[in-house]
Amino acid sequence: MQRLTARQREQWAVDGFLHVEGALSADEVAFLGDELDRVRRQPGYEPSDLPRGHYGWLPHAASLDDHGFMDRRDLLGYHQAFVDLVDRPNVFDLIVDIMGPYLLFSMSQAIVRPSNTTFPGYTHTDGGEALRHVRVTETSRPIAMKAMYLLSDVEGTDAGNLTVFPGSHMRPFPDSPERWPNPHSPGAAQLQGKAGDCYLFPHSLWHGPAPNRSGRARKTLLYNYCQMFVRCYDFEVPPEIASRCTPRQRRLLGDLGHAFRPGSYFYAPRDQLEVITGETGESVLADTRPDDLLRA
Ligand SMILES: O=C(O)CCC(=O)C(=O)O
Repeated sequence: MQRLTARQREQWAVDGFLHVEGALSADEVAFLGDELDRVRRQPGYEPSDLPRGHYGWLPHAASLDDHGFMDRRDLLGYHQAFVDLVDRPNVFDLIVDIMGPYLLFSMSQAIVRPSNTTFPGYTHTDGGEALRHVRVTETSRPIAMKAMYLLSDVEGTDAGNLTVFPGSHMRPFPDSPERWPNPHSPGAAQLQGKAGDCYLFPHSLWHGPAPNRSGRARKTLLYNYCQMFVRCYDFEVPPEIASRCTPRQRRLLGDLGHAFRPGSYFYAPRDQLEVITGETGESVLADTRPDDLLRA
């Protein structure tokens, strides 16, 4: 599998994000962009008036304008292309190098940020109050991370840019209401990129969307991954989708090869390395599993 270059490894460790250029081809960008236009007219999970940011099942996105706001969760059922993106090698290889092979796919999301004069942008950490206070070291694997694919160019600033605070995944950050960071606070970096590029960043990095005054909508796909013990959130995998997945995709979607039972996800299945990386060899912990010791 592809590995991070020394420069990428350093940037991940110090800044807490990577910019992968040209992760998707122009054809894929066009296809996935058209898919989002189709998806917004279909029923699905969208922001609703449920409490604390929960998504409700709605008949379509809030706007039926292709350039209007959309925030759709749980994409895999809409097209096989969304399934295939789960372990697209040129990005997934890097994710495995960063997270290690004991990982799950945890969430999919499509966000369209329209150009307007009203949205001020915001910043946050993913994983909410919990991960905000779990700060890893430079060499630690993250607990959870995200791949954000651009489906439209982002040029200049205040163009709906993903805004990050480099290094904020490793240090306390002001999060009182009065000092809450915004996309124009000192230290904010509004990232630019081309359609097809992908940003990788851990949930504990402070980040968020800048306002979009660019005159055109910004389209993105977000794919999240977590360590196995964390478990997936935000989606269920209907058998119809599972039946179309490769063994690796099924494993990433939480299929361990047997029903969930106490002990599941504690140690990985014996074939985890082979399923995820294609390399033969058992989980490094296989020889010291309590069940093996108890049986000995
Ligand atoms: O840029 C966006 O629209 C939202 C990105 C973000 O903040 C996130 O993925 O958590």
